[in-house]
Amino acid sequence: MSSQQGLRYAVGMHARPLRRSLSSALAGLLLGALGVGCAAPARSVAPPAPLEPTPHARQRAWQELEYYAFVHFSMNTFTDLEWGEGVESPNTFAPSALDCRQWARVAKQAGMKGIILTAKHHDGFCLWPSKFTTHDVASSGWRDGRGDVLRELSDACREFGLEFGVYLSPWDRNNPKYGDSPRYNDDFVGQLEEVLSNYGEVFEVWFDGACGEGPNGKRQVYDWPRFVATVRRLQPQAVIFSDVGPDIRWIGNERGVAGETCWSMISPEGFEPGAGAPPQEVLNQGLEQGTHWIPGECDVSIRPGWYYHAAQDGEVKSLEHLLGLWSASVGRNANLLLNLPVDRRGLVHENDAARLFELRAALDAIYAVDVARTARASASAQRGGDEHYGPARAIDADPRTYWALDDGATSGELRLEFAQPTRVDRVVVAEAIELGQRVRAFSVHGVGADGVELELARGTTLGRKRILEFAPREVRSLVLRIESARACPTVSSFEACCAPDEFSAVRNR
Ligand code: FUL
Repeated sequence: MSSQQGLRYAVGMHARPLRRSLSSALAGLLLGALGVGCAAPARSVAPPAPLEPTPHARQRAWQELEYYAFVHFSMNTFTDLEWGEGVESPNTFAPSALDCRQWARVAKQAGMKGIILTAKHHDGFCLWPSKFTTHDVASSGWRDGRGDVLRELSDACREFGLEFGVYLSPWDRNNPKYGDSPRYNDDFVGQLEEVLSNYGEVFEVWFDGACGEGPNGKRQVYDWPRFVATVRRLQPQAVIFSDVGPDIRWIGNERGVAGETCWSMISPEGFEPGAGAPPQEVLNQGLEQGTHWIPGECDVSIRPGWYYHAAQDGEVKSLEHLLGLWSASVGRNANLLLNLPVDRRGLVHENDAARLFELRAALDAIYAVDVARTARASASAQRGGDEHYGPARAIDADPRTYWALDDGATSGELRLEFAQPTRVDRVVVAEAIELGQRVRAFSVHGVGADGVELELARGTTLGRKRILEFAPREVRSLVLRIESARACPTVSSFEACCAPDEFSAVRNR
């Protein structure tokens, strides 16, 4: 909806094993930034001071996930609708072969890091037995009223080493108290408590900001501060998604496309999810002067609809489309939340699974070889002349280290020399974002065998990861030119790759 603008919010947290590794990765990043890397000798020059706002640990861990699944599966799956009215009989929910382990197996094999399920959509039907309603699985004939999709999915996610997240729509077209603000908010908080207390760790809570009129004609006023406090109390590691955070923001469209300029900052004061959200362009691009670190998440469905419709079995997005989405989300400083409309059997459809595996294989092949690793790196300058901030730090595959310039320097050049002409069609560049997002203009140049330098790409923001694609070229050297930055730039990674020929059709789109 562009009526859908505004209509969101999400909360979540990480399954134990992964979170532990994310935490230690994070600790490493922070130590690296502070100049206390275990192996590295002491630095003679202090690192750049953090440029606030900077990411919270839970946001930093979330950004490392990059790619995870949304699953829209509920009453609408059986009514062939996108928005139910809340008047459906619970018996309409009747999956014939529900298997959450199949969802998890597919997601894992596709390289996704977690699954966020529509625990309750706008029709109010709950996929878990809820004390606050009779519009739920316990009132249906599915598994004789003893079924619990949240239980099955959270167990499957743990088994497969995936994060588990929940979408909970505050808009509830079934609850008769809806519109009677404090009474309904009590029920919603009660449902949040059920979902966040009984299924282990949750990595993300997804709050949809949709706010329709109640059956009594009254407008529901959501108690967002109370909703957020409930999540923080029960799942402090979970990131909370909505149009305006507080941890992650909607990217402003449901096409899965972040702005070419994409700051991790916005200024949320005075805004709220739903109709009161900032303009979509601001959500899409962020704000260079934004007061809060609230990075973007790109949500998009692999089919036209969020829910399963048999008529859309032939409309699964093409590999080419999905590869483009990868570059426009993960490659533009955002995460990709790709929706899988689970079908009436209760399974990820074969067509969707096949496409996900094609995407995985293509991404693995395209990014398999980082030719920068074997190049010789040099730079226009390095911070305090100190090797710890030298150009080699950008190609050492260690996210804790980075090339940096002196305070006050806001432009500079990083150069890679190859032993022989090397074919490239993209670069992947990252800033040390724990020190804040800094770069506001850059360009990439290639020097061919003839010694002629050509501009290959140009952009504005970098952030956690920026992918720039261009027509394939044989180059002897590659140059990253930072043209403008909010403070001295940091570059933690500069990679260069070339898609194999089998993806050339895709590459030449
Ligand atoms: C929107 C909802 O109205 C859609 O039905 C869907 O859940 C999408 C992800 O968010 O706001």
